[in-house]
Amino acid sequence: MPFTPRSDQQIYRLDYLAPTFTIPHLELHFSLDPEVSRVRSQFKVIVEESIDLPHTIKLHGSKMLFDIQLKIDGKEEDISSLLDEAGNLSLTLNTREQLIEIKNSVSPVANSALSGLYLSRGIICSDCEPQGFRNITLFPDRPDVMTQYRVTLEADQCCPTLLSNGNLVEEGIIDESRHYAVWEDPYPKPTYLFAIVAGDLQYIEDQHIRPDGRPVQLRIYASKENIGACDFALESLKKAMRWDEDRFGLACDLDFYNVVAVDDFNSGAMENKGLNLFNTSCILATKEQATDRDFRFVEAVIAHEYFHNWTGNRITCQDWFNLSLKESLTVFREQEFMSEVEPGIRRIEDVNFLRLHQFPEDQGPLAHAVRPDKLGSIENIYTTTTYEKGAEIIRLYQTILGREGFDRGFARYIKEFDGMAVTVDDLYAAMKMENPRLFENFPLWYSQRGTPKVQVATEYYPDKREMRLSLKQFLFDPVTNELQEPLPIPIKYAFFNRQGEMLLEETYTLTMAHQCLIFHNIDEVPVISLLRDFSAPVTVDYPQSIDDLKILIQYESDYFAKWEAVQKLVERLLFNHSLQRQEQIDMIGDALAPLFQYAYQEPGFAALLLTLPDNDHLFDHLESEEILPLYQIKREVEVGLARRFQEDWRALYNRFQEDSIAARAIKNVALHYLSRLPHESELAVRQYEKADNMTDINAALTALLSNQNPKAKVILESFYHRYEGDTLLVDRYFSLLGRNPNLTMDDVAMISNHPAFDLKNPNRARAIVGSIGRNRIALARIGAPLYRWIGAEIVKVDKINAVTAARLITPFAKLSRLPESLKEEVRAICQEMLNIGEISHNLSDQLKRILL
Ligand code: 0A1
Ligand code: ZN
Repeated sequence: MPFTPRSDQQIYRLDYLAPTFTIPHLELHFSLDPEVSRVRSQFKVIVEESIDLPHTIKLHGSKMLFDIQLKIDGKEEDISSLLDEAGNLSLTLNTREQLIEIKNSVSPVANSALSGLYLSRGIICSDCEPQGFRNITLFPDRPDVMTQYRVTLEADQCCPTLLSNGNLVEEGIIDESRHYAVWEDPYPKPTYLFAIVAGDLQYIEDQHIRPDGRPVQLRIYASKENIGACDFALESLKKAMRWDEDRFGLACDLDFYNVVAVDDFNSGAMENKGLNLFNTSCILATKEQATDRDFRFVEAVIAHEYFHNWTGNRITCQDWFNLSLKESLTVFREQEFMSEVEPGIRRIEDVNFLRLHQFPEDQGPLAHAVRPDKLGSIENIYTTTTYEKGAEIIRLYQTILGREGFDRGFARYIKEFDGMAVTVDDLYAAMKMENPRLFENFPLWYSQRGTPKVQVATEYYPDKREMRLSLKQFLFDPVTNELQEPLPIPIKYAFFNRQGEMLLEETYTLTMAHQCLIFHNIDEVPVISLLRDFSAPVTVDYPQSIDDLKILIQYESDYFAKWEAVQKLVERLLFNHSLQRQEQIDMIGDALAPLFQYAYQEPGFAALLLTLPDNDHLFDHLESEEILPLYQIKREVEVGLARRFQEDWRALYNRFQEDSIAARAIKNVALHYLSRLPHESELAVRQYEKADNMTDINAALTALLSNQNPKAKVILESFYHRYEGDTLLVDRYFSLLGRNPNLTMDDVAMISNHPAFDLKNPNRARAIVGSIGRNRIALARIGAPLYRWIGAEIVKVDKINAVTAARLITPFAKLSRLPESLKEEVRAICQEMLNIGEISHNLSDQLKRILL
């Protein structure tokens, strides 16, 4: 069978074997109860003609199944001898077609891993990606086995809503207490897309009319408390459906499209066929509860799950090594959708996210290829590499082939592989069929891990009026340090003269380790803007003068390149230790000065331009002991900029009081700077008190905490008491506490003893442990005690929910950057975690890679 673990507990991509059988139909019956739910399944296995009989196949199961009974062709079998340690069943088939009947029980209330069938605040629901179906019943739980489902749900009448994938074909009353519903999904699907929900839910609804005039009924279900916050999500869904028709000619293939919001969910949301499940954190949005960024996030996740219907559900992955096939295409489609409005700003946000999260991952011990060859745990590749770097690779196709070539390749992919389970090679093949000139080495982007570096050097020959650009690429494996093969890297660039006029703009695709470009008729040394629009997921090493950067800040028309010039300039000056503080302030101030007027024309973009580089970005270049001094320098520079531009910040703050996203963005940047000045400390307090939206409240609280305003803690407590009953806002309260740069171990003790402290709900665990783990300033200041606390909490989470625990490990992945003595202590903490006998496979896989 495929994926049999070898002794090193790893699974290997090339061990893949295609299924030797088909299961066209599956009849599932659930008698639902939170304590013990009974499952009955019935299906025919048809062994392929080419396979000799008798033939043994594997039905995946798990320790969560009990009271199991098995019948083959109506004959009761003794199950005990057929089950392995993990709970999988080896089934020997003597004839080509056999009828399998299985009965088993599961306990939703006991399922704290939230994979399979579980209970979330009284709602019985399921989550099956990637391998949760085996926690429900015995079946080939692999994405390349596709089956048509007919599902009967039977539950108490206090659970009036009964949902599964597809169409409701029958419903009725069984007796005084029980009722039932039957759902049929016409589309064959793999197990990971199966879903059921049973609970006391309310819904809002609307419809979408497809290009051929047929309607799709859209519903969002949520608890009574949450249903009032789902309207924005419903609007977003309609927008996404229309966009996919317009941009890719893809219409919805379902007559009913249901979405359900639940409080306890491992990921953000799940694209189950016709029955998406959403973490409430990714769907609820009212301006009182959600920030502008949250609204954008909800719109993006709603679109993402919908787009999966084609890129994921109709065409799925052959195996989990190819997870990025569906995720990268879907993230790319989501990004394109979100970029319909303000494309430049969205691109900057996407790149910033990639560089803050994926770049460090790709350069540390948890780095993996977008399509890895070997895996310790499948759940551990749900990473920014699989998602966001994968999406950049799809964008590379588009940049290299042009929009038309890309669209043709994508349409070919849909046409060739609809209804199949395929790989990233198949996507490449479709692109190549339509675009024969596509580089042969393009697939290396999928197999080589690490962030490529492009080193650029220039030479100008005034006598020949010639400019030479030397481009070298390097890609070192982040774990073995070996130099890997050159990749196709498209570099968009432009030349400007010193008056800011653009002289040329082009795209050149680097394919070899070293290439040289020669430009003729160049009258003076031009200012070069490289990697415009972030045309490839690489770092560029090009020593550019401060004067050149200032020209780009003022005259670049490419949003990303303009923003990048600010980032680089500030970074260069912050790291320049030969400058006095006041010199740093003056030079950064001089570069930012022209942007204040611009803020009145494009406030949303100016808000990004006027924000100094993210701490995490700056810290990423640093050893741990350099973090606090740099943090101090950045603060002092911000104080200096606040002082120098005090009038301008004030003017912006007063001018942009209106109710719009861009206005709030620039106003809150002004608040950020002004709050650095002691005599402006009341501004954030006043904003907090009079704000009618969460964006302004959040900005005010962040400013109060980061400047150690004496009222900060009292106000934060008032925030907690005001929103005590709102789960997501209590999560926000914990995140604010955890992100506080001034966090102390006393605060940590307070958090640990807080009545709302809870590690069972993944959102709460992430809000508490995740936000403290990302607090690089507190980690640098407190050191080992904080690492020890995080480690201990991760182990507690691991006992409850291994998938969530393994994702909280990132602070430990920066081990190599710690000062020697701390490194030893933190290593010891990791080792202790690993030595705990009961630790999950997910967590131990991460820890082993970190300790390697
Ligand atoms: N496929 C979903 C998200 C998801 C992430 C992780 C999972 O298990 C470890 C399961 C699902 C999406 O991309 O939206
Ligand atoms: Zn996805």
